[in-house]
Amino acid sequence: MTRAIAIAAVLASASSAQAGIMRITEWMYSGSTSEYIEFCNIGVTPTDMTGWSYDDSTQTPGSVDLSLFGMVMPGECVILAESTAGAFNSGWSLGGTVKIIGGNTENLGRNDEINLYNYRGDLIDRLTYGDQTFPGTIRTQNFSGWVSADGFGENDLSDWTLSSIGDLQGSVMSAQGDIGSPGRHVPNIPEPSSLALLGLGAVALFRRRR
Ligand SMILES: [Ca+2]
Ligand SMILES: [Ca+2]
Ligand SMILES: [Ca+2]
Repeated sequence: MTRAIAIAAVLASASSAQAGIMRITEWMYSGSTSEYIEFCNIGVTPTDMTGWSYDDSTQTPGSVDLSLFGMVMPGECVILAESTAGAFNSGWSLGGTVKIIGGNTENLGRNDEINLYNYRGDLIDRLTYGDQTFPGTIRTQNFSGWVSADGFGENDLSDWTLSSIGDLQGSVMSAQGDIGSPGRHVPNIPEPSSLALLGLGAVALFRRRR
């Protein structure tokens, strides 16, 4: 690689690290409160979601309008739910602090797909899942799944963990008995296999350092 190209590559990676980056960070395909999907801005600048959209396995940009999320700040997480926004907010005791779009009609099944599109209809993130389609992977019924840092935007189910109360995402139980962490995401959790290698002591150290 020539020096000029090397510098250009470094600049390109630096600028992409600066942009707002929306990712699928949690999902529950079936819940007593509601099925839901969480999208978080893991970048360092705001993302304007005006004109953005969601679809399930039919993969059609524009299917479900996400414009109501508006400007999403770095670190902010937003929710698309099947229930009304009000029912979701009260079921999870969110106190009105999380942007929720309710009434999603492109619903998630046990084996399905989550697609996030920007205002141009470009695919921004995708998660194809299903414990029957992909045996041995998590089934997010009444327990959501969350992605570790290694898995952002990779569509790789090995980077996803089933939620449990008090886990690394600080998951809680909804009023209706579902377990998850809708509306917030701890972004820098290594994937499950590296956590297992590190052992619990290292996890405790990791949490203290945060
Ligand atoms: Ca579906
Ligand atoms: Ca469902
Ligand atoms: Ca979450």
